[in-house]
Amino acid sequence: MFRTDPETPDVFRTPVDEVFVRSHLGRHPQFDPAGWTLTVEGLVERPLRLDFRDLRGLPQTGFTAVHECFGNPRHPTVPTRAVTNLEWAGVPLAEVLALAGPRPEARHVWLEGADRGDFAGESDVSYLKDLPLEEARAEVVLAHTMNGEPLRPDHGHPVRAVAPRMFGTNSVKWLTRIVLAAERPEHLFTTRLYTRVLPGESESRPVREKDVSSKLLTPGDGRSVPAGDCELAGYAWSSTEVTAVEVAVDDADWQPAELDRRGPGFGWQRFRLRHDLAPGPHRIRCRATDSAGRVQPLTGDRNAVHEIRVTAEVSGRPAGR
Ligand SMILES: Nc1nc2c(c(=O)[nH]1)N[C@H]1C(S)=C(S)[C@@H](COP(=O)(O)O)O[C@H]1N2
Ligand SMILES: [Mo]
Repeated sequence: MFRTDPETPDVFRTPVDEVFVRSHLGRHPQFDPAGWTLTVEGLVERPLRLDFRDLRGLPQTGFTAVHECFGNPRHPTVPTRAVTNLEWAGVPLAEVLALAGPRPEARHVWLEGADRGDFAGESDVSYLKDLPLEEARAEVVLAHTMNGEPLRPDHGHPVRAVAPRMFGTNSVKWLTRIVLAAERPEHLFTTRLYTRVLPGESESRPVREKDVSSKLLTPGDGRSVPAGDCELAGYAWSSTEVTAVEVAVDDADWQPAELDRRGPGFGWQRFRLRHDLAPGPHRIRCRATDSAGRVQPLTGDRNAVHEIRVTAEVSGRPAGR
């Protein structure tokens, strides 16, 4: 069910063919858009059932956002670096909530997909996530396109939630049910898995906001490059804007890289540094800081500093041989 990650291509917008697929419950549901409906129930004035045409008739929005898998929820500190940057379009959840009218006691939005199956010792479970009502209302979009094309079956066709500041686990695919509730749901994917204790904290919290992170993409890991002037580049992202990226070659000091500003949405930011690479093998690392002052740790957590190995060669021959 957890496929091997494709290598992240070094482009601003990740092609759909390169996007990882993470589905916990095995076979995904198949929907003909004409047969899909979304119910909105629980603490609402007007319970709803919308079909795909109803959804297309509501105001639409779009944005770019980083789509990042948190990794295996049973190993919350192991980095996977399964990350992409995508353009989404769909209907703000706020539009659907305005139609349903949440009652004043409603505090949480539950989002449920149509897939069911077995995971982590539980059988016939659904994929259910929840978010605080105000956060969900402010940012969640019910997306029907990825990079301008209808969602593919693996990615939640015809409609999925997208929570653009949060880890991919919150972006429920094959969305068919929204429940407004006073409480969080006790469930495999809400309170048992996808929880973690952040460094410096003692209480465990749900996996939501993305961590500050960065990935070196040029030159690719394990590559040979000509010795001399070389561009070291990649992307950095967080739940807020990234304000600095530093690069270190071997044991030399961290050097500030040039960094693009974050665009209007939630996309990742390009960083680059030119460096004179001496012939021979090198270890290159990158480290990002965000506007909340968070810095990537050197080791020990899922967003630990990314490191690649390259060999600088003189006139096409490996150095030192
Ligand atoms: N219904 C449903 N939604 C889901 C999942 C799932 O298994 N079922 N996996 C989640 C996880 S952990 C991630 S990382 C993203 C992956 O989205 P993608 O497969 O479109 O890349 O979907 C999330 N939404
Ligand atoms: Mo994930």
